[in-house]
Amino acid sequence: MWDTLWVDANLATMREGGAPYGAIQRGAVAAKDGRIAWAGYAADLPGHAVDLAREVRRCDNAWITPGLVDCHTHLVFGGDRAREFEMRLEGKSYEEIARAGGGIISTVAATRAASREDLAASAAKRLAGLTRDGVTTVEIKSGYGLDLENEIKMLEAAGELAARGGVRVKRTFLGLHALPPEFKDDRAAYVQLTADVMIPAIAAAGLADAVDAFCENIGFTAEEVDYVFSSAVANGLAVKLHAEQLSNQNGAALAARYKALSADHLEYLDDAGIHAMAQAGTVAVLLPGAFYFLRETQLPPIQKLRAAGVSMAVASDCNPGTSPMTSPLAALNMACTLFRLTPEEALAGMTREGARALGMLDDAGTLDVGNACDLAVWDVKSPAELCYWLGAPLLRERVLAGRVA
Ligand code: DI6
Ligand code: FE
Repeated sequence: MWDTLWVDANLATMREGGAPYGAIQRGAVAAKDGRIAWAGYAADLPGHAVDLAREVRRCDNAWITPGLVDCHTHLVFGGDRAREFEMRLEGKSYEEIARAGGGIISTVAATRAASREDLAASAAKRLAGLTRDGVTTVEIKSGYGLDLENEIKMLEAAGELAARGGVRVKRTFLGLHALPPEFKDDRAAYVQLTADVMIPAIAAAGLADAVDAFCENIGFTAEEVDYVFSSAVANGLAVKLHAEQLSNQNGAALAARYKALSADHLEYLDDAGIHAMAQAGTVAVLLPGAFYFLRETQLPPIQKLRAAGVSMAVASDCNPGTSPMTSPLAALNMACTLFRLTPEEALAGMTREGARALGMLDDAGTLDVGNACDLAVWDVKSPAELCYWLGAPLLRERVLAGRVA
């Protein structure tokens, strides 16, 4: 006997290789003990629905997808950057503002001043935007504390969101996000602190699954990232990288050398980086919200990534500076309109490929038996509608570990 069975539904299983979207029309999904126990054509069910499960949920021909996986966010932070938004509209660039001590560093000040409870409370509001769009797994980065105490505070706030239930959270330590003001005359000391003190402490406390860095002319050099990545690996953490967002720093190739889960942004990625990512199986995480918000004109090399067989994920990059966007479905729309992904690629990017980018493909991202039963049930007539509407309330029901959340 299954716990719950969803019927009168169409499934976008997002399995690779079969029909577009891995579609199964007139399908059914069953949950047992929080996992997918069955998924297929309703006609193949081994009996009458009511005899098979304790609860049968009829879906009026809705589409069911895997719960969305937003694999790159900076959801936890203090304050906001609306004033900086105004400055940019007056003609200042993101880099100019950062070099003048604004940008990320202004969020660091606000984050340091906030309590863990404040941070969890403000992040919970943004998280509500994500879950309203069907997100069941979210990655959350630190990187606005930039010292051990405040980085831990951020990671604990992210942990608190997970503890409240309703969403799975993967946490990433982003020590090399910006140089904190107290180290402005000693970069090497901050890089050392990150690699030799913060990573071992955070890994030992089980506060993060991965380490990320901002490899950029206003961030950190490939050499500095290399040093921090070796500590991550030595401490048993996965790595990923903000690479080639504003300029080409050969970050993606470095990430690939470490078998990184993902390299993210990638507007300035070159052929050597693409090749290295393809060889290493590193996922390209596309962040159209930041591209849009910065009014970037250099597109990530989508066609070349496709041709090289690099997996492409799509994420919101929700953050106060470059992507103050709490709608993953809006990111799907932007991935299609701005980056010319097909709706199927975009949706795969926020399900299967998002899960791959978090190293969770065994558990999430497709409607495969044995995966966690995390579902999004949508009032749409085709999966493409999820990428087509902008701001429409499409979610009918969200399911986490087999329970309607
Ligand atoms: N790249 C980004 O787009 C965000 N972080 C990063 O490394 C921006 C973060 C911010 O401006 O607060
Ligand atoms: Fe980011």
